[in-house]
Amino acid sequence: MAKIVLDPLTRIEGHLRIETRIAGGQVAEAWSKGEMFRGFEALLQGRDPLDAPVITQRICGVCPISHAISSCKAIESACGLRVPANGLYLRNLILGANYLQSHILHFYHLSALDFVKVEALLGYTGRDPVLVDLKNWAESEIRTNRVLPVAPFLPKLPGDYAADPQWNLGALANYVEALEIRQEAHRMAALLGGKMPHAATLVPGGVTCVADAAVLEDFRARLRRVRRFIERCYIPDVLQAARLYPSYADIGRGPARFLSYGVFDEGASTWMPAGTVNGKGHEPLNLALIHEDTTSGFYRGNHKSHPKDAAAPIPQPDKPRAYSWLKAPRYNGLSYEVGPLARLVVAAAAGERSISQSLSALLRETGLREEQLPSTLGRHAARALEAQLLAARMEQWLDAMQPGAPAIVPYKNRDAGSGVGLVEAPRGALGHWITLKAGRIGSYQCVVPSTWNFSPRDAEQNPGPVESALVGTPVNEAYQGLEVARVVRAFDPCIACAVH
Ligand code: NFE
Ligand code: MG
Repeated sequence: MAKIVLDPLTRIEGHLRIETRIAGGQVAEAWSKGEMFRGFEALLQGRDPLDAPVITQRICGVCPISHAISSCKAIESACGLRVPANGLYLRNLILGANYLQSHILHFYHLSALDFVKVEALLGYTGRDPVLVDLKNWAESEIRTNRVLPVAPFLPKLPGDYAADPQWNLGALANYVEALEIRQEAHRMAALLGGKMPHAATLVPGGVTCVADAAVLEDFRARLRRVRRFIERCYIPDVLQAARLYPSYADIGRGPARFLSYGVFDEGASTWMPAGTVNGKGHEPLNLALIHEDTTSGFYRGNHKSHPKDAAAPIPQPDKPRAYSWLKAPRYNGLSYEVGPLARLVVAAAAGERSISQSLSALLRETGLREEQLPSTLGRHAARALEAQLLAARMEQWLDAMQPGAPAIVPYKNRDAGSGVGLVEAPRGALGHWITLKAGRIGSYQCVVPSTWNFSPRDAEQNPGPVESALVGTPVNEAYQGLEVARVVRAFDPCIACAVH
């Protein structure tokens, strides 16, 4: 087998092609290719700044809240607005609800089927009504179509799925329950955001919703239901996946360099701190060290530009040697991993004690060593742990809300200026950079989490984080790329966001 190509890589958001060259039974080289152009940065030029949070939320239906907050913060920094504490807590609660929805979506509905043997249903003799329903459905599909049911469980790649019936059946039942739990998380975001996806209450200056005590208690009750699911299902399922697939603690390492912008504003600081980790402890974030490289992107010219100076990219689909619609973000010239694992590693390195203790406990429970955190299992475990810690923290933000206190300051535009809005989206570091010209948007740049993780090679031909994580992945020819898909999906790709 000379190469494995997964195109499209399914059960993700957006259009991703993964190409690998195989040598000696493992991946020797990999290419991550975003397959679609969108053009949000170009269409924002010349518009009223107030359009930006509305339009950029449409970059994605999975993480619209992060784009809205990033956009609002960029405008607030350009116009000198300070959001009151109540507004910050409301943003945390809406963003937190979106994180919980997104992490549960990622594990159960996008990734778990990489590890769960759906065929286990056919031998089911128990009485769980959800499983009985699924089994009857599977059997009727086999009677009528002579194959196991189709979407959402099949088709999928063949492979070494663990035979443990308790794991397979339990995870399938939780897959179904997770649909309802995600609905609950969406309701939480909609209670304070007006609607989901694409919230209506997030505007420059703060949050427009009136969150009285009844609304907040409704939110809290739903949060507790989601929290119970995380503790009762999500965490145990991830731990069991770690027991059943221990080799994935050593598969999918990546650059082992981590970056976080920090997130969840608590007034004086953010709960998750900003910074980078590159082998030698926590380092403060220096935004001047960020640039985007267009060498491998289907865009005119080979540029290395800081987002505050960059113009909207001009598509050039026939550009020689280009192979992706993603640009390549770099920090100090190097690729960095972003996302839940990066946030926890940066927080622990920054001395955030509750997070470092939880991370140590997670290592004990999964049996992973610290150096195995950058791995396929480490990424799933970090995402689950973050969901658990966040759900607990959200109760504190509910307690910190001051009923009746303002959540917004009046918006006043400026004719000229520039600003940046940094946030952490569920999938990692998200920044929007804006310049104002005659009161309109002069330029607008988004640098997005999946752009960091799925970036192509840069001018020095250094690969992006996922491209390097794939190198060394052992592959069995009969599995048609399942091992590759497991490594890639653990990063939680959203290529709709990544290209924008
Ligand atoms: Ni479309 Fe997104 C998140 C952002 S990912 S999901 O999380 O920003 O690149
Ligand atoms: Mg961009």
